Amino acid sequence: MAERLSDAARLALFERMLRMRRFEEEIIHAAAVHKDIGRNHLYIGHEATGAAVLAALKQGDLVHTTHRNHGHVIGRGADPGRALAEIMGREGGLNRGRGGTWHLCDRAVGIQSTSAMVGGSIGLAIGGGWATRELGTDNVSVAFFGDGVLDEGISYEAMNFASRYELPVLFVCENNSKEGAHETSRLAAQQLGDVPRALGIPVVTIDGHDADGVYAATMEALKSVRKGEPVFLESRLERWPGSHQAKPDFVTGVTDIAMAWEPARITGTHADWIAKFDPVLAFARRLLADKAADSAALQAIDARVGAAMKAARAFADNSPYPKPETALSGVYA
Ligand SMILES: Cc1ncc(C[n+]2csc(CCOP(=O)(O)OP(=O)(O)O)c2C)c(N)n1
Ligand SMILES: [Mg+2]
Repeated sequence: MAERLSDAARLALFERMLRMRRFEEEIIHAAAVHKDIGRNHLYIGHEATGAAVLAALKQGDLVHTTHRNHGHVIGRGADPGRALAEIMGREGGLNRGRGGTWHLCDRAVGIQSTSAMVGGSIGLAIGGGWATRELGTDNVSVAFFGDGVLDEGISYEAMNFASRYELPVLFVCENNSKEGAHETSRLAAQQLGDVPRALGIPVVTIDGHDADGVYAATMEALKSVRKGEPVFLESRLERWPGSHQAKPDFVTGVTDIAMAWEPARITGTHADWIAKFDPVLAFARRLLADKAADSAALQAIDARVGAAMKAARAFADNSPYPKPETALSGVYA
């Protein structure tokens, strides 16, 4: 039996997705004013995957993520003001402005590591899985990573190790390349899943835009993972058109959640992506169709999230840059 969420839990999941989306939009707004905000790999388009996987986890589970990490960090409950301040290189940031977007980390909420190295998260998650097992807990270690990671030698070693030593590791591959084309990866295998399958790890391929489906698949996978049987979730995603560029930009516009019930509002160059693949709007439509909420309830959630992001931005804007004389603090060698 697939695990189903109550209406209240589905609304909480929607809010988690919306926080991820509005956080990224706040970065785009901030980048228009603060010219020192440079490259950022935004999480737009992946929200249903990240939010639903995170909603299925328990406190104490460890999360390891990548260059495209903001959604995971915010979705796991990090303070958005301190996260934004970190991305803006400010002293009030989660890592005192030293890490920036690529090393945004908050162990207080179980975000164990982020790594800008393609393949960094998958290796570190093996250590996390080993640690939770040695500690005798039933906590799991999650590796979020992109399809590009299957190019990297470390992924073979990591999956082999998890399988051979029965580690509680959940591999979550956010595959935003075209099926078979491997846009960002250069794989000889026909399917990404051929690789973990060859190493004895079961593969579950899911529609990464479907929050309910991702949640159910994750809950099912975690039953095995908590017993020391690793699982590979391949989340198929249609890449957000804005992910092709380095500087953040509103290529699909500021998200208007009313598009979920007024499709005539969807216009512009990327109308197709918005209508078919925007996971936030898709989930809003689903909630309305299932009568889990009405449009006023969704707008009230959006207003709450908007206010939280406005406060986050004010915090980050007002946080000073670190003093130059502290540049070497935290440097150990
Ligand atoms: C070891 C390493 N090689 C190359 C890069 C440069 N690089 C940054 S993102 C990226 C593509 C990653 O693709 P994927 O893992 O599929 O993530 P996506 O950006 O598509 O979400 C590359 C090659 C890097 N950061 N680390
Ligand atoms: Mg990719």
